[in-house]
Amino acid sequence: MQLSRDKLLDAYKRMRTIRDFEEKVSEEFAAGNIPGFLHLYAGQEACAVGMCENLTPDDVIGSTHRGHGHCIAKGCDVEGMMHEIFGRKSGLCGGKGGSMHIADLDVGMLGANGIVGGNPPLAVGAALAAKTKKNGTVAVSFSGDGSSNQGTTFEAMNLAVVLQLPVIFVIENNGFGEGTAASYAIGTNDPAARAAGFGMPAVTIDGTDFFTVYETCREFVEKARNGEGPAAIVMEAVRFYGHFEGDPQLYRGDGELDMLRNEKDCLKIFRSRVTEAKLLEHADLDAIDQEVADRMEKAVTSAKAAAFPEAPDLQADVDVSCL
Ligand SMILES: Cc1ncc(C[n+]2csc(CCOP(=O)(O)OP(=O)(O)O)c2C)c(N)n1
Repeated sequence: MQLSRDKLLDAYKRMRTIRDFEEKVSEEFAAGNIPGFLHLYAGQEACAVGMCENLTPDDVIGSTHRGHGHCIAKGCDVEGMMHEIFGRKSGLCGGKGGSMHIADLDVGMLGANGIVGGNPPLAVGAALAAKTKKNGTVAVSFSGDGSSNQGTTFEAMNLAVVLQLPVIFVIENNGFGEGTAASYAIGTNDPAARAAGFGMPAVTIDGTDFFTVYETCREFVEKARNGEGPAAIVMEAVRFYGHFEGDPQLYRGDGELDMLRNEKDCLKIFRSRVTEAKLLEHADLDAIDQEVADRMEKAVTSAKAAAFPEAPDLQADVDVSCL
């Protein structure tokens, strides 16, 4: 299917926004300006954006510890995210969540999640709510290859099949769970076959190509929306930064990262595909690069100038009903 010019520009802008966001926070973290822990998503942009371009604002997603890209792809306010990561009161979660706990229910972002395998059951719960209310929405669970080994994922997949829920399990296989190779840690080395074992359609695709991701997700999202039940999509992806910021990545081969950045960069692949097919001009994409770079500069400047939460804020948004 031919995507409209506006859709192509929007997809590129979202992917570029994720990349620049991650590069900015990496710099700021290295300079000691960001508290806590960061897991960067750069390299995997086509996975989040290729899926979320198929979703409506009422559809929901659940994410992982590597969640910035999913948040941006689903429509979270980027400035609010930057303030959140800087721990400011004006952040999306009042500065109390930080990188691993960004959530915004208004745009269907159920939350990043520090628990590996934590979000598949949440997405299944959301899909059960959607089916019960018959509201036609779909839930998407984003996981990593490591998360795909968790028992919570298996239980979630089984229940989704038994109840025929409108949920899609996306497994972004970036080759590693922390520093352990997926080829070692996944017994079958085939997470799609394992998902298929639960009784749902499951495919493995190239997660560096936006168009492949978009088309595959479109098919399964439509089916889920039409009551045809769950599916799993394994996206072969690459991550450009370490598992966490500060990871020396000693488990990588010599020159591996340079090769990945040269040959498997989903932004470069997108640019070649759309310019060679004369769908967009280089100038269109360059203009977006500039606009996004300016926006990131401003987001960082405003985050640094914003106020931190104060002591009384500690008691806001806390459920004390069980005390
Ligand atoms: C239940 C649980 N076990 C272990 C961890 C520690 N941990 C954090 S990230 C991670 C690796 C996750 O790998 P993967 O699911 O492939 O995601 P990726 O980091 O590659 O995006 C681990 C083991 C955790 N946060 N939660």
